[in-house]
Amino acid sequence: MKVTDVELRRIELPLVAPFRTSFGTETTRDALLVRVLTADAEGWGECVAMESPLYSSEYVDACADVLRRFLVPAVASSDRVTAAGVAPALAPFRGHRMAKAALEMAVLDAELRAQDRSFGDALGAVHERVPCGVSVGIMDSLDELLDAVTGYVEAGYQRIKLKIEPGWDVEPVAAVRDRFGDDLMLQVDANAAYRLSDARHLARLDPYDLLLIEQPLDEEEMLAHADLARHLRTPICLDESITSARAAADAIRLGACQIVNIKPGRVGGYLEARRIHDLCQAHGIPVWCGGMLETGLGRAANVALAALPGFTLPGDTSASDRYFSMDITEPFVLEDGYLTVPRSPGLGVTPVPDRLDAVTTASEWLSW
Ligand code: NPQ
Ligand code: MG
Repeated sequence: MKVTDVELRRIELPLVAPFRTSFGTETTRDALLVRVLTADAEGWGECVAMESPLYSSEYVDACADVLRRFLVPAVASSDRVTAAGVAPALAPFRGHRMAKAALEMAVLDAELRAQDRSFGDALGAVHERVPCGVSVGIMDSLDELLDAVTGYVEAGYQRIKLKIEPGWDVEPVAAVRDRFGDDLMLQVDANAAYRLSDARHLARLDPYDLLLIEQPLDEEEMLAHADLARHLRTPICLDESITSARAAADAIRLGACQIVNIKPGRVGGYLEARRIHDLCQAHGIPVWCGGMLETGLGRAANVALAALPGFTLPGDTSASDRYFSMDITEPFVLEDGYLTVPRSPGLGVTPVPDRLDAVTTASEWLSW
């Protein structure tokens, strides 16, 4: 396959409601899409970096820059491009995993469309639909939170994840557990907002039978997570710290986590994400698919990934309308708490031209 043209397209999608986490409040999704053209197919990739480097060090403008200057030239200058060859071709450039993941995703989509194969088929999906959870932002009051959770439970979400931070942790968890009972699958995500010295405080979450606590400490604190695990009954799940299959292997061996959140963007692509799935499966570590407020493009690929056999916990693969009143593809709709894995070639979805144009803020083409 030869990549002839690459489009870097910026879009801005308004969120249905502000989404507050321990690192900030977002009201729009400013995303970067990568479109590759080959002789016989087009492929779409989505870069999950945020507008600002608050979740991790990557941010959208930096991703566009590294793609334009280094990553796209390294792939497009080759006459024989394959999806499996993208990561090796980009390996000389350190870091920038979300940017790399977006380019690999676009090449994989083009390759699979040309082969008439779906993402799910190529990745090894074994389910036709995946159970879905939802991530619930930090609110101004417990009443507001209970109203929001009620709405999601009534919509059919099978698992609730509460965003937490110091000052918004034990009380919201207690309130939700009290209102919805012991059968509700409930977990929390701190986005690195705590210190190891908060161990005794975090142990106060133990009585509420949470499925897991996600990324309580800093991304780089692998050993401290292992220490914290010895103070908590609640299983630790790592998100930000798991930047590769190697990092996952280290975390498992150290006892830094008992569960892994897999986000393809964070680890450099869907192929590395599958390697982490395989590694965790071999170690008996449950995994689930995280979310980065993806459009229908990234959502399609995530739903396909989440259909692999080791994804034994519901993911943050929510329906499109959890975040957007109008997605750029046909929306993903929750049915009985599940999303259906697309079966058409490649991602199985494509942007609706009018909707895409309506939210586009910038576009540039790179040609070979
Ligand atoms: C997480 N996601 O698991 C992330 C963090 C996150 C669904 O909780 C804009 C773009 C806002 C990406 C807010 C969920 C975001 C974002 C939070 C990612 O840690
Ligand atoms: Mg997280």
